[in-house]
Parts: sequence; C-alpha cells; structure tokens
Amino acid sequence: MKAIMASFLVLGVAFVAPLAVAETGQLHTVSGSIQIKGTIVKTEGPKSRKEVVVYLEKVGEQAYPPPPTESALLDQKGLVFIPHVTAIQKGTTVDFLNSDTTEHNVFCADEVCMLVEDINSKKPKYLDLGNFAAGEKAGHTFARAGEAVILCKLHPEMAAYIIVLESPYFTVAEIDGTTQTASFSIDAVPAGEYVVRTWNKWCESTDQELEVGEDGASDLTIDMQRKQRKRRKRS
Ligand SMILES: [Cu+2]
Repeated sequence: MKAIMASFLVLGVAFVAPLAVAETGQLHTVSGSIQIKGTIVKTEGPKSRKEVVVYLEKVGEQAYPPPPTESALLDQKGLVFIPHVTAIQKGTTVDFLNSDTTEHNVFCADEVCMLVEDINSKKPKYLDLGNFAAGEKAGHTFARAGEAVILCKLHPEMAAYIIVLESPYFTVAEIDGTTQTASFSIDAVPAGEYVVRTWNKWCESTDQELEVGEDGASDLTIDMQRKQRKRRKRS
C-alpha cells in the first residue's frame, strides 16, 4: 500500500511540473453547445433564423491581432445573399459578387456602414455599391463594429447580415431544427479572460465569463432565450 501511495505522489509531481512551466502564447480551442430555451427558432425557409454568431471579447485591454488581409465573400445567387449571416473582424474587406444573370445592388443604411470619410458629416453617406451586372464584384472595408443589414434596391426581399466584431475570436454556428441545439468551436484563442457573447436574429444569451487556460475550454454551454425587446413590442 505504501508503495502505491508513493507512486501516486510521484505521478502527482510529474503531472504538475510541466503545467507550471508551460509556454505562454499558445493558441487554444474553445468549444461547446448552444441550447434554445422556451422558444422555437425557425431553421428553414425565408424566415430561417438558424445562424448564431458566437464570439469572445477580451476582459480588460482590447488588444487583438490585426484583421485578416484576405477578403470575405458575399455572393448574390438565385436572388439570395449567400451566406445569409457573416461574421467578420473590424477592418475586414467584404467582396460582394453578382453570380446571377440579372443586375443587383448592394446597400446598407446602418451606422456601421457609414463611410469613414463621412463620420463627422451632418449628412453622412452610407454603403451603396450601385447596381452591378452579372459577374461583377465590388469590395467594401468595414471600419466600425456593429450589425449591418445588407440589402438590394432592386429586390426588396433580399437581405443579409454582416456582424462586424472588434474581436477575431468568433464562429457562426447553425441551430438544428429538430433538437434546437447547435455545437460550435472557435480556434486560435490565446489564454486569457473573456466574455462569451452571441448574436442571433431571434434569440439572445446572457454574457458569461470564460477563462481560457492551457487546455483551452470545452463543454461550454450557452442558453439562448427569445429576445426581450421583441416580446415587449408585441404586448
Ligand atoms: Cu438584387
């Protein structure tokens, strides 16, 4: 018995030591699941709200790596924006492409789409790429964080969402219509303290703090309920 105890002690020391000298600056994966509570999120058809942006914001100093130099792509195909929901880091360029044979337009009237040179103007201009023909592509760099609703003047039924984040630590998860759950995984997260936040058209979550250690973080659970403000509007 004494021999067994002794070997446990040795193991204990052996396991603790490498953690204590672990390198800083390593990147980790944060993963978990989302559960919809008390409501049903539509996941099919034009009223689908299945996309959930999950993102991590640093606690304290908001020091993030610079935005990627590669552009994100937002296609217009079959009179639909694809993808319907895109998440980007502030400073990322989005290329808008027309893959249809008909003309399209791209515009956005949200504050996040205000043109940088017009920020101090009394009549600021907003993102409007004009009409562009089949096969044409035009880019826009998003310089402010927030929610951008992207529309087409020629097809009022078309809409897409670009969620512009300060943080590069995000993913877009999709809710399963049957289980009303989603799983997610965010890669390349440095160790540190974060707040876990979400964006969805229909639901919201309560902010939760997360400490990402040397083993990353797994089994994170995010509960989402129907947005409160929509409920008030209806009553
Ligand atoms: Cu259009």
